[in-house]
Amino acid sequence: MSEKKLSANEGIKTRSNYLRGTIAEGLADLSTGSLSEDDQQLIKFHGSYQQDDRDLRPDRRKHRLEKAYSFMLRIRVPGGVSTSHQWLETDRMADAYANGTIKLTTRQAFQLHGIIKTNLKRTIKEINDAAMDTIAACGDVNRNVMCNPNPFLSSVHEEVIKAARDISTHLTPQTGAYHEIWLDGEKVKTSEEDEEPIYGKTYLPRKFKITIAVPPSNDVDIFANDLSFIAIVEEGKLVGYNVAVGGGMGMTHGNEATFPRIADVIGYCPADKVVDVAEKVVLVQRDFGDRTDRKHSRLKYTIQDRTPEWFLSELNKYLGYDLEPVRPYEFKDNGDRYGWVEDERGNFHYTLFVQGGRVLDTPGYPMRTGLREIAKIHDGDFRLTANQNLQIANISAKKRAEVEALLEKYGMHQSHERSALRLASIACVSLPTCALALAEAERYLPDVLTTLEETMEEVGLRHDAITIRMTGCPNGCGRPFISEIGFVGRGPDRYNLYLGGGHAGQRLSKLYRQDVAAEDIQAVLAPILKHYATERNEGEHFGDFVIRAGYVQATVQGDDFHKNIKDEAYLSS
Ligand code: SRM
Ligand code: SF4
Repeated sequence: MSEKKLSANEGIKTRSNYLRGTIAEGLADLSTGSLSEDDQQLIKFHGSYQQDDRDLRPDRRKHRLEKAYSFMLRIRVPGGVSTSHQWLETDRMADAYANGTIKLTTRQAFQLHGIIKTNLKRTIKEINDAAMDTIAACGDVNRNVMCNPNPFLSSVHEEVIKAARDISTHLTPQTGAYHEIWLDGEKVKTSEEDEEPIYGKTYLPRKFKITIAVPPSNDVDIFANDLSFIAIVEEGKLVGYNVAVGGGMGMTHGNEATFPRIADVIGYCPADKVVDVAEKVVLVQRDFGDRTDRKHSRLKYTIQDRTPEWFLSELNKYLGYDLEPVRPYEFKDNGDRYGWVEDERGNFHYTLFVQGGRVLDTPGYPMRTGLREIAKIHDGDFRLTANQNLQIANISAKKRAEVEALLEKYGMHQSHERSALRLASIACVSLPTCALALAEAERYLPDVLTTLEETMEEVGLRHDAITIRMTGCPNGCGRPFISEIGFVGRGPDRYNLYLGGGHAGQRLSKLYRQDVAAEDIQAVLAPILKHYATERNEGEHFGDFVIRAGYVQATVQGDDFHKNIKDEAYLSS
C-alpha cells in the first residue's frame, strides 16, 4: 500500500530550520517588494501575510509593474485585552507604517494592513517594544486564544483571562527564529538547540484555534473553534471547564468533502487542568491530523473521520486521566452587550460598535482620533471583542465623565443606538487586501444593512437582533455558517445565502439561495423578514423561525452539511 504524499507545506516546514527559511535574506533583497514562495508560507508563523492591493492590479498590469505588494501584520492580543499604551502604539504604527487604519479581527487581534517590506522589521520590533507580539498569530500553530470580555462576572473573568494567557504562553512556538529575524536576537548555533518541545519540527498539520467562554454569553463563538473551554461557575466561583473540540468554518465551493462543523462538547476538567488539556488536545491533533491534504487537515476532519468518542479516548490516554462527564451549561446568544455597564466592583465599561472592526477616521466620524484621545486619559484597558467591536473597559468612577465627554465629542456616544441588525453584524476583511476574496464583504455589508434596515423598520423589527454576517469567500473568517443570516461570496457581486444558524452560534445554517446578485439581496430577504415579523412565536429567534417555517432544514450534528445543496452547477463549480 502506497503512503499518501505529504503536502508541500510539510516540506517547507521541515526544510525551514524551525521557521527561519530565507526570510532574513528576502527582507534584504530590495529588488522586489515580495518574498520567495516558501518564505511567504513561513512568514505566516511570524504573524504576517504577503498581500497586494487588488484594486490596483489592473492598472499595474497595464503598466507592466510588479503587483503593489505589502504585508499585513496580525498582533496577538490574548483574551483581547490591550492596555492604553498598547492602543496608542498600535494607532501610531497604523499611520507610520500601515494604511492609517486598525482592523479589530474576529479573533480579538489587531491587524495592520499595507506595510511595505522595508518597514516590516521595524514595525514588528516596535510591536514587541510595546509588549505585544505577532508570533503564531498565523501559521500551523495555536493562534490568538480568545476569551469573552465579560464585565458582569469580573472575578471569574480575571481567572478565565489568566487561563487564556497561560494557554497562549504555553503553546507559543519556542523557536529562536522570531527573535533572530525581527528583534536582532542572538543566533543559535544549531537547530538542535532550538527545539520545539510541543510542536516538533513540522509544527501542526494546520492552524489551531482555542477559545474560553463564560456562559450565558457565547460571544467568542466556541462552536467554531478547534478547542474551547466553557467555564463552569458554581456559587459564583469558577470550578472548571467543559471541553469542546472539532469546530471550524472553512469550506470550498463545490467541494463536498469540505464543510463547516460545530464543535462537540466531550467532557469536563477541573480549572487547574486547563493548560494540560489544551496541550494534550494539540498533541493528539499533531499526531493524527492529516498532513497530506491541507483542505482536510483541521481537527474537525480528524474528529469527523474518527468520531468524537475515539478522540475522547485518545485524549484520555495522552492525559493519563479521564475527562469527567460534561456539566450543564446554557448559552443565550453570541452577540456583544453594547453601551454602558457597571460591574460588581464599581468599574464602568463602554462597548462601542465598530463597523466591520475597522477603526478609522471618516468625514463626520473621527473614531480613530476619538479613541486615541480616550487612550491618552483612560486608566483601564481596551478589550477587543470577537464580534469586531471594542470595549473601553475598567473605567474608574472618577474617569467616567471624562471618557463620556470624549465619546460625545467624537460622535461615538450613540454607537450602540444603531439598529439591532447592524449591531449583530460581522464582515470579514475581503477586498482589497485578501488574496482569497471572491466578492466584497467589509466594504459592502454596511450598504446591505442600510437597505435591510428599511425593511426591518417597516415591519417593526428595529430592535430585534438577528445575527447577520458576510464573508468574501467560503473560508468563513466572519463565521457566517453559524449566523442566522449568512452571505458567502461566490464571485464579483454574487453571494450564497445561508439561513437558520442558531442565535447563540450553536447550530449551523443551511444554503437557502445560491448566487444571489448583490442588488437582489433585499428582495430575497424582505418577504422572509416580514413573515417572521407577523408569524413568529413569543421569543422565537429568526434562525429558529426559518426552520419552523420551512425555508431551510435544521442541521443536526453529523448531518451532511451539503444535504440540501443539490444544484449541479454548484457542485461542479
Ligand atoms: Fe481567516 C485565511 C482574515 C478569522 C478561516 N483569513 C485568511 C486570510 C489570512 C487570507 C489568506 O490566507 O491569504 C485573511 C486575511 C485578510 C486580510 O486582508 O486581512 C483572513 N480571518 C481573517 C480575519 C482578519 C477576518 C476579520 O475580518 O476579522 C480574522 C483574523 C482572526 C485573527 O485575529 O486571528 C479571521 N478566519 C477567521 C475565522 C474566524 C475564527 O477564527 O473565529 C475563520 C473560521 C474559523 C476556522 O478557522 O475554521 C477563518 N481564514 C480562514 C480560512 C479557512 C480555514 C479552513 O480550515 O478552511 C482561511 C484560508 C486558509 O487557511 O487556507 C483564512
Ligand atoms: Fe478573505 Fe475569505 Fe477570509 Fe473573507 S472569508 S477574509 S474573503 S479568506
